[in-house]
Amino acid sequence: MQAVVLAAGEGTRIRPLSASLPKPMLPAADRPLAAHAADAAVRAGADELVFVVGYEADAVREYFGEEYAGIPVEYAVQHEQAGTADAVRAAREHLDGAFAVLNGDNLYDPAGVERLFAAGPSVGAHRVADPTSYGVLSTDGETVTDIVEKPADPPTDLANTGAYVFPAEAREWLDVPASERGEHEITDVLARTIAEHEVTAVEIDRWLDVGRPWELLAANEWKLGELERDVRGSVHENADLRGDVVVEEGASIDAGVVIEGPALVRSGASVGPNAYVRGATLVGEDAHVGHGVEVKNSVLMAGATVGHLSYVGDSVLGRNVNFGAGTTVANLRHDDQPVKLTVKGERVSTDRRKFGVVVGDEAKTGINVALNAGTKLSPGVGIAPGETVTRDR
Ligand code: TTP
Repeated sequence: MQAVVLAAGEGTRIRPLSASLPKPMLPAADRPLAAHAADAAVRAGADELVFVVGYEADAVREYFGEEYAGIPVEYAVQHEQAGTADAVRAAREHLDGAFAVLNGDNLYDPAGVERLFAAGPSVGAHRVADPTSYGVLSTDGETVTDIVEKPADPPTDLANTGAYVFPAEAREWLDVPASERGEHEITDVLARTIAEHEVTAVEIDRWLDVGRPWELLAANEWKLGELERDVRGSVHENADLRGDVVVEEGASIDAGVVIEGPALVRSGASVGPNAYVRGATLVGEDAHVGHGVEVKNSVLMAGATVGHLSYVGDSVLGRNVNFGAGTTVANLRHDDQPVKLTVKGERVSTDRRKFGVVVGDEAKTGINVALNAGTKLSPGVGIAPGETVTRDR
């Protein structure tokens, strides 16, 4: 079966991290989000991957190439983000037979995706405490009878995960009219499929929709938590690696370093001397964590450098970010309330007691910069020495 992976979105809510990478290409542990979705599809038996690309499409093409995990890869271009049905419609000429659809920015538990593929036509459902902000499935036994968007009075607690197996005819049902919000929605294609076929609701036990920056931290925590200790890079005899720590070939860990798993130090990265890396942390390719630096529960993307005497907690640092000596991140509010972040102009709770900062690619801080919890720095911005940053810059 072919698996269509939707990866055309920009990810406006995860800005500034999506400034030069589409959201599905942001890293969770050792690979981009979209690769976790693709891996789940391959494990479930997909024999071809079709990526729908648009925003920053080259990043997707470069990563997946023409063959991935032993199966062929095709690309379909969606020129305008006109909705998820429109995205699949862009892939129509590639489709031949029953096909699966997965969101490229969602993490799905792979066993669930296996069951989904085996049960098609099917839709992946995840039980949530408050279904009112999701598409919610009505069922009769395991058969789906209806789907309603964001219902005030949800019929079940089964949220639509955006993972589907459609029958071959659905290829002809993709031209749905625009919804109230002006998008052509795949859920309208699902509604037609429910009307004409028996569609099975398949429970996906673990699922994460990555929309906002803190959800990327959650994705990283999930996928780092699945890694097992594996040390291939060079590690000084006085370094102490505790638990599930992965040090890739070509990474180096210097004297006096303590790393607590789950943690991943990618190829070309260097840590130390005398640094403390706590779980769950990703130190990306060619990133550097230097002397006297503590990093905790953070994503340092490729080339990010935190060189001297700094603290980084519960934060996401984009590619080639450079923190000057003594840069300190606050990740806890004095009133102990959840940290808030501005998402598309609105202050939104991260629902996290601890959350630090989100830093766009190539941003730099001078020495002794203090960054307040819940602040964002734009790509390329420079913060002068000694500044205290309490608002997004
Ligand atoms: P969303 O997360 O709803 O949209 P987005 O990725 O653009 O993010 P934001 O809302 O922050 O701007 O998209 C869900 C999935 O569908 C995601 O994998 C991107 C994909 N998608 C497309 O490929 N084409 C589209 O037209 C839309 C709306 C989404």
